[in-house]
Amino acid sequence: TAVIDRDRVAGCLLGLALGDALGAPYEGGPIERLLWRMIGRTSHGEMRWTDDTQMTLDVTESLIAQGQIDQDDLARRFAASYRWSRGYGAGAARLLRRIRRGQPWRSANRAIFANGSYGNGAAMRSAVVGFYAAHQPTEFTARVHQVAEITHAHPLALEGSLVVALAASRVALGASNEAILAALREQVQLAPFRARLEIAQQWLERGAVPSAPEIRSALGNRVTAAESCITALYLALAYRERPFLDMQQQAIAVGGDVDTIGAIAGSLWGAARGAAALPETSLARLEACSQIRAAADQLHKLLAAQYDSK
Ligand code: F2R
Ligand code: MG
Ligand code: MG
Ligand code: MG
Repeated sequence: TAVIDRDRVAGCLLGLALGDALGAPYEGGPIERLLWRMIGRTSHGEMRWTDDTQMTLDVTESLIAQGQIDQDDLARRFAASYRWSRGYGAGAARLLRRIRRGQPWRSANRAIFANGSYGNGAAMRSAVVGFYAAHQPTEFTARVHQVAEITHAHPLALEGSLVVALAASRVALGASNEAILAALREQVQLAPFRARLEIAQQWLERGAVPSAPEIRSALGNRVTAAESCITALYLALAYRERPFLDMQQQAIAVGGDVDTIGAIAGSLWGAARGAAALPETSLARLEACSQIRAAADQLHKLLAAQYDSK
């Protein structure tokens, strides 16, 4: 495996933050939307991003600081970064507050839901984990699951994180849509993902993008991993050669968990096309854009060092 380009690492992180921030006003019901109209801007008038980007930055900063996956460090960072105003999932919010109060993540991650959460909160932060694990092919799944299980112990959430990590690492190394789908068919085991992967593949082979209601009913648009990850993957691959904002429009039309579907699709699109291809006028209005770029550059340095030491 080669080293992932610097511009593609930045594209992944910035594409994720942009998809998140552009989608956030459309997530949830009337109450959540009204709330976001009040808190969705920074004091400088920039578009705020949500938990999806915060947790991705936590993972990135932990990898940079530790040089490896350190689950206890990750748990501390997730808990320290938690703010109600970032729109975390209800279970995730309770779990992170438990860790902050001192409960070990190994028990907190089953304290809210007995089998762990099957929300998409692990998948949404997994693209950068895919970059890190790309150089360790035999341990790829184990590494991705280590980052996911801190908050999402349920097999469906772990599987969603694998889908996103694998797709991100492959697309960033220039793999074709066909090659990405073949890799996913080989690795993805669980039926709710396999069935949706098959539909996505048929649509990609056919070429034309279905209507938003068709995408919603066949692939899903909810906060669960099984009903959002393949939707985001499909959008990223279908719009790979088209403008980012066209993909974003379709994510908004699909509706439901728009910030997260937009974040995952945005991370994959950005990993494929690089930061230079992202819409500049939108980036100029994005919260903490230069902090995200700096984190991406540091992550790229870690990936390059990892590659050199192999
Ligand atoms: N949660 C939001 N936005 C709030 C608006 C959503 C709206 N009201 C709606 O429900 O459509 N955004 C952020 O949350 C998602 C990521 O969530 P995460 O981190 O996975 O959180 P959580 O709480 O663990 O899971 C989400 C919900 O899924 C249900 N659930 C999960 N596991 C379950 C289980 N084992 N048994 C039963 N239910 C389970 C619960 O309802 C959880 O609260 C992203 O969209 C992010 O943007
Ligand atoms: Mg969110
Ligand atoms: Mg932090
Ligand atoms: Mg969401």
